[in-house]
Amino acid sequence: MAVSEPDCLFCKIAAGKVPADIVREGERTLAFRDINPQAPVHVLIIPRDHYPTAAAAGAAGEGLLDEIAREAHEIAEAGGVAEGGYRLVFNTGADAGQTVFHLHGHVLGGRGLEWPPG
Ligand code: DGP
Repeated sequence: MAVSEPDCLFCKIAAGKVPADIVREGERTLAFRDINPQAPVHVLIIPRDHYPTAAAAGAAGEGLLDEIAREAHEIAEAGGVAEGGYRLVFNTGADAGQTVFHLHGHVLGGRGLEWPPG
């Protein structure tokens, strides 16, 4: 698996070549605010290395998804939405609405979230 893809937007954010509102920097991950927030708290957590989907990162067996889940909770706590509840979403594939093919977990909270999603 390539560590970085030259044309990938989120690889460029991870490399500091595209600006982002960063909320947390980990050794293997980076969290920043979504440019088009869908909730009062809407943060994206990405691995610094390039994995196109959550499935690809899971298959690599490096514990990245566990790390992202832990960080999502810490971000929700810091944003004051952990108690009320938040959603951690990995859109996987075009039919699910994935538009950026670099794994990212959406952390959404701060309003009532409907189920099922649209
Ligand atoms: P998805 O549809 O699951 O692939 O989500 C991609 C998200 O990425 C979407 O909610 C908007 C966000 N996004 C796209 N371009 C940028 C950008 O340049 N900066 C930031 N911060 N977010 C972006």
